[in-house]
This record gives sequence, C-alpha cells and structure tokens, in this order.
Amino acid sequence: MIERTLAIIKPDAVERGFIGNIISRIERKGFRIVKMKSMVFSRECAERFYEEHKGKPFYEGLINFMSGRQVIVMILERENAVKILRKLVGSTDPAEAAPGTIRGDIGLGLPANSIHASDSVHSASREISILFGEEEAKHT
Ligand code: 3AN
Repeated sequence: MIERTLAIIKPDAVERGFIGNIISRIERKGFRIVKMKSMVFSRECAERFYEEHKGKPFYEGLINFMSGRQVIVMILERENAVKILRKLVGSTDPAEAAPGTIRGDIGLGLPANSIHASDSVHSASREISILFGEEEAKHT
C-alpha cells in the first residue's frame, strides 16, 4: 500500500556534510520526496515533536541536540514507506545498527544518530502535521 512517512536529517549529519549521501540512499530505495525543507527547530517545536519521550533520562539532551541547529525534513512516499524507511535507517543506537544502514554507516552515537524516521503511520501523520501543517497530514 502506498504510504507516507517523515524523515529528518539530524544536525550531526547536516553539519558533517551528509545531506546528499542520505538523500541519495533514500532515493535509491525508491522513495518519492513529496516535500522537503531546511529548517531550525525551536525548543518548543522539539518539545512538541518529542513529547512522548518527556520524563525519560535522555529527554533534555535530545531537546538540546535537536534545537537551534539546521535539519532537513522530508515527507517521503512509497509502498510500505514506514517499515522500509525504518529498515534503511537501522537500529536507534548507531553502535548496534547494521553496516549498510544509515545509522550504521553515518550515526555517531546517541542522540546523534543522523536521521529520524516515523515509527508508524499514526506517528507520521502527527509529525507531518507539526512540521508541514494539517493539510499535508491529511494525505498520510
Ligand atoms: P527511534 O528514533 O529509533 O524511533 P526513539 O523514538 O526511541 O528511537 O528515540 C528518539 C530519539 O531519541 C532517538 N532517535 C535518539 O536520537 C534519542 N535517543 C533514544 N534513546 C536514547 C538514549 N538512550 N540516549 C540518548 N538519546 C537517545
């Protein structure tokens, strides 16, 4: 089934010059880039985006890492998009992520694991709505 998901190229990857490398991996896997923009998360935006993690030990570090630095956000489309992007991205911790995955090849550690990918269609819709608005989220 054709699905949409959300990806974020995180600050550690943007700052090391891996935007092109990551987009190329995503395109090679057959995703269509529906929308893409460069932006900087405010603290409020990062807190809203990561609200499910509030109270966890890594929450403050994650918000600090994601705020005030350039990121690239993308709506991606293809058959089974959520599952296939998560596979391409690899395990959360780059130390555990398999070689060949984006985090396995480029991720530095935690929270600097280079890329975010929505974990369900429901999350994709919520995240797209935060970063691209309600109207875009309706297509999810
Ligand atoms: P994923 O991004 O693989 O779905 P989540 O949702 O558990 O992983 O975590 C969201 C983000 O929080 C991760 N992408 C990572 O940047 C950060 N994170 C997760 N676990 C840790 C941790 N133990 N220490 C520091 N940062 C973490």
